[in-house]
Amino acid sequence: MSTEPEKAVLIGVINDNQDIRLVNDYLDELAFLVETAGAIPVKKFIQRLDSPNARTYIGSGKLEEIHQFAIQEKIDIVIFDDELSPSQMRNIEKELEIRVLDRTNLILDIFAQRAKTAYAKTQVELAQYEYLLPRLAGMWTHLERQQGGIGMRGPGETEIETDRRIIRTKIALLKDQLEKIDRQMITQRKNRGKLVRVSLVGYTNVGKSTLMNLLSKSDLFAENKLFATLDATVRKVVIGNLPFLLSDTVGFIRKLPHHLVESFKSTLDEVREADLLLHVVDISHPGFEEQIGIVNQTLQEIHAADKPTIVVFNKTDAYSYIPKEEDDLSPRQRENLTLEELKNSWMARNNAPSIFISALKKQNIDNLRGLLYETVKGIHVTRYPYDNFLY
Ligand SMILES: Nc1nc2c(ncn2[C@@H]2O[C@H](COP(=O)(O)OP(=O)(O)OP(=O)(O)O)[C@@H](O)[C@H]2O)c(=O)[nH]1
Ligand SMILES: [Mg+2]
Repeated sequence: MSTEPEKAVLIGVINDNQDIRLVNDYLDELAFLVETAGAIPVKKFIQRLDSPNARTYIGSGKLEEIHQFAIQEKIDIVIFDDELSPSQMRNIEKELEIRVLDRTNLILDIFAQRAKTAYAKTQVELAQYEYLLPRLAGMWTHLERQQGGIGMRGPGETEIETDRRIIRTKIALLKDQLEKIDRQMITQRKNRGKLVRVSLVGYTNVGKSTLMNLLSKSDLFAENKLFATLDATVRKVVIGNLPFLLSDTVGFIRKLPHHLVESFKSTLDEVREADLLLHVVDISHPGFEEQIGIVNQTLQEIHAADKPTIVVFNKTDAYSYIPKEEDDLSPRQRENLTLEELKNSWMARNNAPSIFISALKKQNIDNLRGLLYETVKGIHVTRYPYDNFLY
């Protein structure tokens, strides 16, 4: 095999009520995921369908078009923006004669590449096996050979059954390992004393780690790729004379695979046990409002919604808008608002405290520090009314 990056085509489906722009944004995000995984997104295919085809997800005409394109352009993989059923994946693979991935596959793959600590690796591995388990049928796997299958297979059992059993055993083992690490981490967290705990949350690539580095003067890995951060990192931060704990953790994304959320539950404990959330938003992203919705929904899934939250609008330096002509009387859209107008409309509609900053250009950071100081102090004094030695 050559070391050239693989060439990928991306496939999205929209129904009649969906905006083509929206699907384009989704596929842009998928393309970003593909780049993060190390492949080259070559072309996007979009098909309008009332409901996905049960057998091949997209229609046969479209499939043939993609097949031809893939042959001509020597495409290595096709990637669907949705999770495919095991049989759909098989059928499509048969028609296209190249590797087929769905969005979940891709995200799992990126997580696997990016996991550095044993803990993150174990969590990803668990998610991968959970994804694999219902997809074994029809896959010619030979796990039992690696395990020295003698005696493992009962009379009459199929190979798949054996593989399933091995995977179930593996899953149980991984869960066991995670539980052990969890117990250590719970003890560690208990030893942290009574400092107020603040958690950075947000969509992936919004600037959480950059902000963490700025506030805690640490040096965490931040880059313009998705899921730069997988582990939870906790730092002690002091503002004025007030110490508190700040944690940075894995970012969220649209359609985050269910198994990943499940297996990252312990990493997300940091968020669940926080006293205050800093919800970081990339205001320069055209889809930032939808991203806010997805983060809130994920917070609900991990039972961390309803916490005191400050919305931190980041990347104000990169915000751009399309000014409207004086004589253009069509209604102004969100993309026509100046940053000031956007601030005002946001604050008129929402009552959660919010602040607009640029972590990269270090703009408005003193105000953020001030807001953090007041909020953390407020939490501390309600919790320990007689303890004022900190101030
Ligand atoms: N223009 C601009 N870019 C920023 C700002 N803050 C962060 N970035 C960039 O955004 C990219 C992502 O930053 P990270 O800090 O890694 O984002 P994250 O939210 O931790 O991302 P994940 O860990 O991948 O979820 C990097 O290329 C940063 O340099 C900002 O205020 N303005
Ligand atoms: Mg990060």
